[in-house]
Amino acid sequence: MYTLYWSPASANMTPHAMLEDIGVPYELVKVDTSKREHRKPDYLKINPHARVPTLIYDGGKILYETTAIAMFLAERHPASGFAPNTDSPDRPLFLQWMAYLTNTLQIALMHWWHPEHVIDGTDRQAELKAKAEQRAVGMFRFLDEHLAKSGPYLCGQTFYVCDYYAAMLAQWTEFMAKPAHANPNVNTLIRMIMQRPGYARMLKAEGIEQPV
Ligand SMILES: N[C@@H](CCC(=O)N[C@@H](CS)C(=O)NCC(=O)O)C(=O)O
Repeated sequence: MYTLYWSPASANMTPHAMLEDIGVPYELVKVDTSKREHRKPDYLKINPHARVPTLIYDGGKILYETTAIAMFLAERHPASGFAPNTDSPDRPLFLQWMAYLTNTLQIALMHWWHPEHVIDGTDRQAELKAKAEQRAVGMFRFLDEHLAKSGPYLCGQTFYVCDYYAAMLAQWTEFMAKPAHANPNVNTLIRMIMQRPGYARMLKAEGIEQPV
């Protein structure tokens, strides 16, 4: 039994979709970040960084950080095919994309959504937001070129959870002047991901009525 602490359309989208696909019993506990519920003392006890998602497993053990949760679930449920085996030729590229998406692209997107976490002052926050958007747009263009050459999935012919991660981050660009889906190959990837049962059920459960 797993418990996933989540907030609508947040980084939990990836582990939430995975749990749906895996088909194990799990419960969702909503921690609405827009209402600052992630800063309440009870939640800080399980995630002192005041972030979602957090996964509870094995009767009370705690795991946070989306990539760690995704890799953990992938390794615990190998039949779901979320990650290549350690001896697969896809493994190095899979690790690269998981790290790139969380460490590089996600950071640019967080700067866009929350410039106030990084810098004070309305003008400077607007500058940071503009720069973050420029960087995120460039990164999605780069992913698009990669997919054109080596797609349709990030690691080539086979779907892995890095593709869920990319689709999740693409969703976060919906209010940008050039959203991720404006890139044709990224758009194809997103459409394929949205056809997957777990991802589709996650979108509905999280109330994402207009996916990108
Ligand atoms: N590196 C963390 C980042 C998680 C994160 O920033 N989550 C956002 C929602 S997408 C959050 O909890 N924001 C609350 C805040 O920053 O106050 C992860 O990938 O799990």
